[in-house]
Order: sequence, then C-alpha cells, then structure tokens
Amino acid sequence: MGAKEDILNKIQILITNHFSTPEKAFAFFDKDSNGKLSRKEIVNLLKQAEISGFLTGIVATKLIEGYDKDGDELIDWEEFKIAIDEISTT
Ligand SMILES: [Ca+2]
Ligand SMILES: [Ca+2]
Repeated sequence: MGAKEDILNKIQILITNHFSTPEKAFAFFDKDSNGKLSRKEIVNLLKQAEISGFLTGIVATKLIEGYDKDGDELIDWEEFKIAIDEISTT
C-alpha cells in the first residue's frame, strides 16, 4: 500500500467512524466556519486521523497541492468532495 493510499484510507476511516456524513466532517474541521479548510485545519484533521505527527505538515501540503483546484491554498467543500469521492471509489 502506497503512502498516499494509506493516508487517504485513514482519513476515510476517521470520517466513517466519527461522522454520519462527509459534510459533517468538513464542517467539524472547518473551525472558523469560512467554508474552507486551511492548512492548519487540515493538519488538525490529519492528527485526528492518527497520521504520525511528523508527517502531518508535509501531508497537508501535498493534499492542498493535489486537491486545491482554484489555487487559493484552501480546500473548499467542492474540492474536499473530490478527494472523498476519489477515496471511496478506489
Ligand atoms: Ca476554515
Ligand atoms: Ca481551493
């Protein structure tokens, strides 16, 4: 299992175990409720997903690089949904 799949898998487990819908997970981790996940909010999500502390910074950067389609360095709901869809179909 590749590192990326492993991480996406952990995020998937976190969401399915703790939230009834991905929307609720997104809203929970969007601490300032601006409708977008910042790097800091994503780091918090990764910590909750039990991703090793020393990896969270780099993983957050990679996730933003991979899923931030409009280039604002934030993950909005549409972008988050793409990530979730990718997880659940692989
Ligand atoms: Ca936010
Ligand atoms: Ca974005």
